[in-house]
Amino acid sequence: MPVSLCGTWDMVSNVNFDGLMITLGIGVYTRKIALKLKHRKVIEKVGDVYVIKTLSTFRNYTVSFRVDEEFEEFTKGLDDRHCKSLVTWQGNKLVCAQEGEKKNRGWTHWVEDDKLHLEVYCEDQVCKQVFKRVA
Ligand code: VL7
Repeated sequence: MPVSLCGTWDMVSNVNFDGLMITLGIGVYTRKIALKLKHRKVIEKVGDVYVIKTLSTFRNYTVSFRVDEEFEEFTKGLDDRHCKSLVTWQGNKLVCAQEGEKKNRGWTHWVEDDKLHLEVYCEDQVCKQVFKRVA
């Protein structure tokens, strides 16, 4: 039985977030602000619906979905694009494929050594984030 992703998690590292933002077409001023942020992930499961909130002092983003069920996603306040998204379990990893204007876009979450790991990818860029559980 895999470790649950649910809970509140605070960012401890964020590698190549700028590369990801550049690929997504985010302007230089927004990137400068965004690079300084420590994200908080709040992951909840309500029935069979996952809710993932990414919180920061600058912007917040919430997505909710059922695993194995395609949904329309609008990345409001991020790059403001529409995607057809699908989240599946691949072993212990929760994997989201975001089909749309940007190729090879998505993210992968897993728990390892009591940390929440996240890879966010788009085109040839991968951003790697690690979070620790909030006590
Ligand atoms: C979301 C990636 C960056 C624009 C503002 C930065 C505000 C705080 O994909 C993500 O989360 C998934 C998996 O947990 C669930 O949605 C990561 C981080 C933003 C795109 C674009 C920067 C502008 C960051 C919301």
